[in-house]
Amino acid sequence: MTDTILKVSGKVESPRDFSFDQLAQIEKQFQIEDVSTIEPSRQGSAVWLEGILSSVGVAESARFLGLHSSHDNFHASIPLADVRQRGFLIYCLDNQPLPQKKGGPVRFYIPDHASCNTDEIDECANVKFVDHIELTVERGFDNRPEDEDEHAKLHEHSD
Ligand SMILES: Nc1nc2c(c(=O)[nH]1)N[C@H]1C(S)=C(S)[C@@H](COP(=O)(O)O)O[C@H]1N2
Ligand SMILES: [Mo]
Repeated sequence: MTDTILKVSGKVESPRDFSFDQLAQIEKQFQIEDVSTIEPSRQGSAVWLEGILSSVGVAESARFLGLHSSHDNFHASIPLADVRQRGFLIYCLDNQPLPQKKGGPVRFYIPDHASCNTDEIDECANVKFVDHIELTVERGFDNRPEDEDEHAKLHEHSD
């Protein structure tokens, strides 16, 4: 489990790629062994966003967190300060990489998100299949659905 599953780039001091093993090696203080203790409807193990950010070092100019899924071309860009202390990345289930049907190998999650389309930090920002985290100065590319019609179209394509 040494293949890269998550790339971190942009306004960071040391851009870096993470494998499953490297995510698991992030210090224990940043690991969440059982996410259901925080969010009862979700299973698996996670690492706090802050654990990833502290290992790459956030540049002073960074303001937005870009969450990219090249798997299905889904992208969100959200204000970093609002999620820095509360976001986490679920990457493990039963000691194995998080399966794709659960949004794996890496799935971003904000426990106290707003309903879809009601706020910048909404449920839609819980990006599945995240393979790239990019810190930027300005808001980056974001193609979250903007209304119910767009949500409906999105769900037609997902399984
Ligand atoms: N990669 C990817 N992530 C995604 C989506 C998507 O289509 N692709 N849909 C988003 C939307 S609109 C919502 S509301 C949540 C739904 O998450 P759930 O299926 O785990 O409940 O995932 C978000 N993450
Ligand atoms: Mo959504």
